[in-house]
Amino acid sequence: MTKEIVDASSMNRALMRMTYEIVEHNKGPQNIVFVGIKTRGWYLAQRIAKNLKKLEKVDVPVGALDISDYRDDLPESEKKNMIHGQQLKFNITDKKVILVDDVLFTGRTIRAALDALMDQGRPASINLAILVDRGHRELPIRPDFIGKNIPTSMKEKVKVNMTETDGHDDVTLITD
Ligand code: 3GP
Ligand code: 5GP
Ligand code: MG
Repeated sequence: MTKEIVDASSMNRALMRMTYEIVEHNKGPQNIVFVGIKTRGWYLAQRIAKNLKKLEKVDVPVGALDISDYRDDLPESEKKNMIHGQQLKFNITDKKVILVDDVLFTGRTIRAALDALMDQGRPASINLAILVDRGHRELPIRPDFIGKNIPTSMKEKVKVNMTETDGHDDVTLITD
């Protein structure tokens, strides 16, 4: 069964609120860079950067991170076929990095993303922005900016749809 739990306007409002929270927390947009985890985290990072441009009239760099190489739960044979963790096109040293992803579950993806980021420089800070926190953390990782808290059972799946890849915006909960 598929049930829509966040519609397009709620999703956009949540992203706008997160943008305000990010600027407020950082006392302005100075030195902020966004790093989105592929695929949907990267699109979300671009949306937040667009909101920030509207609010503060500044262009903030947005990079994409592919953390396949850094995950601890994939067999080596599978990793070989994946795109290698690429270098961001800007330097993150001394920057306030906002790491963006669509769904936070066990926290293993974020742990891997932190490794990938640390390999690329020494940021002033790293904060985590997540559209959907579905619970079930296995590591001491928590989001700083949250779109929606959606408590799930282990069996349920959250599907984040974004116009860029899915043709429309919403979040659905899939239960079999
Ligand atoms: P992405 O949009 O971040 O690339 O439904 C598509 C999205 O959800 C993809 O992420 C896909 O990798 C991710 N996804 C859905 N269920 C799971 C899951 O249980 N584990 C992981 N690691 N990814 C999932
Ligand atoms: P974690 O590493 O925290 O277990 O999982 C987070 C990553 O896996 C995110 O990048 C997210 O895309 C994906 N993921 C895990 N569970 C789900 C889920 O239920 N729905 C979606 N869309 N993605 C998930
Ligand atoms: Mg993701």
